[in-house]
Amino acid sequence: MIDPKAAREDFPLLSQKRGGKPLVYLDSAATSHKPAPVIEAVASFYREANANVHRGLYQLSALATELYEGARGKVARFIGAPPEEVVFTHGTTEALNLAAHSLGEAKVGAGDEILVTVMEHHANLVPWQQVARRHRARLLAAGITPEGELDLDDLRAKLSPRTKVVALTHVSNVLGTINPIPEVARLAQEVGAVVVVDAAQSVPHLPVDVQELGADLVAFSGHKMLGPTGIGVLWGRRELLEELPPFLTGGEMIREVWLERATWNELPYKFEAGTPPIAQAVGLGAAVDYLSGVGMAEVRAHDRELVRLTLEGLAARPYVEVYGPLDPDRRGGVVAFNLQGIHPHDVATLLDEEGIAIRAGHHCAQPLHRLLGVAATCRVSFYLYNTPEEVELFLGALDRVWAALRPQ
Ligand code: 7TS
Repeated sequence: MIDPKAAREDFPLLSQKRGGKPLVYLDSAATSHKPAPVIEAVASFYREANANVHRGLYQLSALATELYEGARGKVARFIGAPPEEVVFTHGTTEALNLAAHSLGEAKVGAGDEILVTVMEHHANLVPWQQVARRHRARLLAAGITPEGELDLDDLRAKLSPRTKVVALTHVSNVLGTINPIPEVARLAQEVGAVVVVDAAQSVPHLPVDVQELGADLVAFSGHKMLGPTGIGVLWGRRELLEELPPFLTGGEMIREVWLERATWNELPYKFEAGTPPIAQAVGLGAAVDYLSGVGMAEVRAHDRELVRLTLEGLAARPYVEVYGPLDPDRRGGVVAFNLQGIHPHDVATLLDEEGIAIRAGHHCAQPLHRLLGVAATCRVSFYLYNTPEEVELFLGALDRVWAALRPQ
């Protein structure tokens, strides 16, 4: 069992007071805070090991390279993959753009289809719109059930031999829904489609083994899993990565260059053009060490318990509408909701006055919000440093917001 009060000691920012009130940070789905070992790993890299990687023949560069590649090894072990299948990017968004660009080039032609879902973050939707436009393919979207779960019948009905790519989120950043990726992967692979998973909200919060997931490409960000910003990962099956053309081109990713052409480096460097985010990768390695030390099953159990308390508290307030599945077993660490007749921005602003940080807006999922019939929602999201007392503080504050703003 995680003791969040003890865990908080590791997170310097969380002892901050806001207007004399302790900070209640309920926005880890946007970005997580960083524990001291991560901050120290980044700082000590710059203090003691800073150099560019894979180029210098001097000792400092060898040390930087060792630390950078060491971080890759840690991330690879964390998700159950060999290191050469782990491509460092600058974040989920870049990883998904890489996947879309390179799959588009290699696999998508006129009349082909790409299948996404209506619950995608824009990062896993807009790149596919661009690919569809560029290669004159059709973009389809599987719907959701009234409970806010993926409609598997609709997904099945929209799969066909023309489907080249199925791209979907593992955990919705709004509904919280955990999608059944192994089942979707099986269905997609039956029609020969490549499966791309947006794991931005799952790798930080659930035990994820890419072999068990059964997908072909998996993207996630360091900053949502206690690591620095500016670092992300695209994991891919080796044979697929070998087959795909590069996304960004330039230094590092080449083997030989002539004036009129070039050949590509081996995996994973073929996909890492230019100077990579080195200190950030080292920081991510430290974050992975920290999460492994806690145990991802423990992280999951802790999130689940806070989500259970939140759902229970919100259900007891008739003025609240909750979006997504009501069973905490079927969702990750986020809960989106609205107060009847009150704009989410007003809710977030009043909560902020009490030192409670939540997010309000469309959470980069406008098509989903349109489907839900709202322009915006409030969202709380949790991590290992949040406590049941914070959930209680939030619920109590919500009653005060309602009392202050309720429509007459
Ligand atoms: N996919 C999902 C499911 C996400 O939740 C996010 C970020 C991204 C992709 C993009 O990740 P990035 O690191 O490249 O920005 N989601 C959120 C959020 O829910 N609130 O702020 C950022």
